[in-house]
Order: sequence, then C-alpha cells, then structure tokens
Amino acid sequence: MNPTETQIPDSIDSLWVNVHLATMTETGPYGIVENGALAVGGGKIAWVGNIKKLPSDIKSKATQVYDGQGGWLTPGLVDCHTHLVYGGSRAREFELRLQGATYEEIARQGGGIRSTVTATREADEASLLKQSVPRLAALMQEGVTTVEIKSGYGLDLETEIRMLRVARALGEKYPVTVVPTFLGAHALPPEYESRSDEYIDFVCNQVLPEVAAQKLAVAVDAFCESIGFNPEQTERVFKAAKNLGLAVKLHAEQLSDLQGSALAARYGALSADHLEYVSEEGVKAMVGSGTVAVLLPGAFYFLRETRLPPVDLLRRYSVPIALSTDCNPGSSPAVSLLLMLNMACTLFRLTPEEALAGITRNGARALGRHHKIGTLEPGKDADFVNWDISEPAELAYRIGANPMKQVVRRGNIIKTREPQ
Ligand code: DI6
Ligand code: FE
Repeated sequence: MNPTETQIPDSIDSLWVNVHLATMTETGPYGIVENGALAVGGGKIAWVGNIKKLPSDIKSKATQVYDGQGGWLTPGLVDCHTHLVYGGSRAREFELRLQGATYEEIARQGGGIRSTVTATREADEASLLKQSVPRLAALMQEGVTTVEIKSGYGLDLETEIRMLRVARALGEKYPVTVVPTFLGAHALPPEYESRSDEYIDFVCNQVLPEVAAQKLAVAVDAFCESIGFNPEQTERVFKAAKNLGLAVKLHAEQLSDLQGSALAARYGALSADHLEYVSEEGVKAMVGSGTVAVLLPGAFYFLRETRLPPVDLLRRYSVPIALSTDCNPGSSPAVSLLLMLNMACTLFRLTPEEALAGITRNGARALGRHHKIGTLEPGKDADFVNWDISEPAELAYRIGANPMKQVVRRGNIIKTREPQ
C-alpha cells in the first residue's frame, strides 16, 4: 500500500466528480483545481484533488457518487459577524436618515439600537425565533454553513440570555453551525442613563458570568465608539471575558478612531470589525496578533459612509481580511453574503479572490475555526457549496444572483436549487 492510500479513511460515504474546485487554500489563486474530485468520509473531507490522481480504492469504496455537472465547489460560506436575532424593524429610522438625520443623532436621541432593544425585550423566545428564521434562511440559501450571531439588543440579564438561547436554538433547528457571541456592551440601556461605568460593572459581574456558566457564548464583543463604550470600559469587558476563558472581538473604528483595534490586538482578539477609521498605527498593532480585520461593506453602504477602510494598509501589513453581512436592523439590514462580496469589490476595491477568501478561509479564522472549516482540505468538515458558475470570480461579479446548485454540510446535501 502506498503512503497516500494509508491515509484514506475506511469508509468513504460519498464522492463528488465532474466538478472544479476553488479550495481557497493559499496554494495559488483561489486554490483552484480544475477537473477535481472530492471525497467525504464521516462528515469530513477525506480526499480532494485532480480526478486523474484519485486513488482507485476511493472510487470503489464510495457508497454514493454525485455528478456535480461541471459546477465549482467552494468551502461553505462563513458569515462571521451578524446580529440576526432581534425584534422589530428600523424602516422608519431609514426614512429619517434619508431626510438628513445621521445614525449618531438618532442614537443620541434614544432611537437607533435602543429602539431595537425595546422591540427585542418585548418579544418572547418563540417570537424572536420566528422573526429571525427568515434572515437565517436567506443566508443559508446562498451557501452559508457557519454563522456568528451576537446578542446585544437585550442589555438586561433576561433578554441577553434569551437572545443567546434563540441563537442556539437556530443552530439546533437548522443545518447550520451557529457561533454565539455575547455583546452586552453594545449600547447603554435607558435604565443606566449617565451611568455607563455602572452598566459595565453589571455586564462584567452579573451578565457575563451567567452567560459563561450556561455556555451560551464562545466570544465576547463590545462597541467601542463615542455612542458605545470607551476603550477603558471595553478593556474591563475584555478582562472579564478572558477571566472566564472566553475569546474577545471588537466593533472598532466604525465611526471614529478610538484605537480600539490596537486594544483588541493587545488582547489577542479574534477580530476587529468595521475599521473605516483605523490609522496606520492601528493596523500595525494588529500585525502578528492573529486578529482578523473584518470589513462590513453593508454598513458602509447603508450608512452612506465615505471613509474607506484602509485596504492597502491591511494588505501591506498582511493582516487577514474577512467580510461579513453585519446583518442588523440599523446599519446593515443585509441577508446576502454574496452581495457583500460584490460590494467589497466595488466599494472597497478588494479583488474577487480576496473577497471570497473573506467569507471562507478568513471568515473561519475570524471565528477561530480555521482548523475545522474555511478551505477544502482533507480532515476539515465537509461543508461546501456547488455553484453554477464558469469561474470563481463570478460569485463576486453578479448582483442579486444566486447560482447555488447544492449546499453540503458535514457531507449531507442540505439544499438543492429548485428546478428552473
Ligand atoms: N455597529 C453596527 O454597525 C451595529 N452595531 C454596532 O455596534 C449596528 C447596530 C444597530 O444599529 O442596530
Ligand atoms: Fe455589528
């Protein structure tokens, strides 16, 4: 037996042939393998490569062979920053902003995030779940197999816990991996008006320990901004999170530069997100920290932001770039990760390859799950999408199209495009 054959698992459940592969490994553009094949065993990728090199016993062991009909396989998409569990809508606020009110003015007048907090507190678990399902379903329909979901519209113990329970329930009810994040330090709830330090005490000493005890979140986020929390308060949240063994991440430099990215990097954060206002110093601080820069073109677009995130600096300092919908009711009511791909290219000048890496390999890294998902490589979860496209750049090129043919999660086909 030759060495490659010894690594092939005993059981091969399925084999995908007649496909091209955008493995998204760093071996070359898109990690392309034309005329590829992919074998699945035990829900993991067992073998991936050019069909001509396919070991003969894989073919014989495969209990099921799928004809991919010339489609392209990519890793399952990763949406690494969402607030998709919430109550209500902010369409009225959108109208006000179009009449000239700014996002910050609305927030300072008690609207914005706070209005979603009111609607979320009023919604029971069943209602929150019901309101969130269509958003998750839309993401999944475009090939999302892993989604991060934040709390942060409860801002009291009971509602924060409820949001995280709903996030968990979504992952149990649907074939998608939900990665829950606690975002208690999202905004100041009205009952803590002018007492933001006390609210941070409450988050660190009461809510966070309960969230950790119930294992409802794997990471802790905060909104470091003039309309959110200052760096000193953010650092207190990070310390409390670290003490409980939770990862951290940060909404940083979305509307101004408070040097949140450097703070996040110092704490070994998984990611610093938004970053329109980050300085070169901030980018430098991220070097070597492992902190991923998560860019959110939906929020940039929807708030009609004009300051671009410093993509050239991120490239120059080799900071990995991820992309996400930021799906939320106020600044990015987006439920299409493919649209974000297009926007990241047109608005931020990412290349289609960088953009696709941002919702696969680097999206996985931003969740600390790059050892399990994000590329098509042996040993990783068999989460992948078969696309009806003629080259990978087509995913970023089209606007409002969904060329999904099949979505596979842990080896099982979970979605098939309706017959045309
Ligand atoms: N930044 C955002 O873009 C979202 N949260 C945050 O901290 C927006 C939240 C909202 O407006 O509801
Ligand atoms: Fe956000």
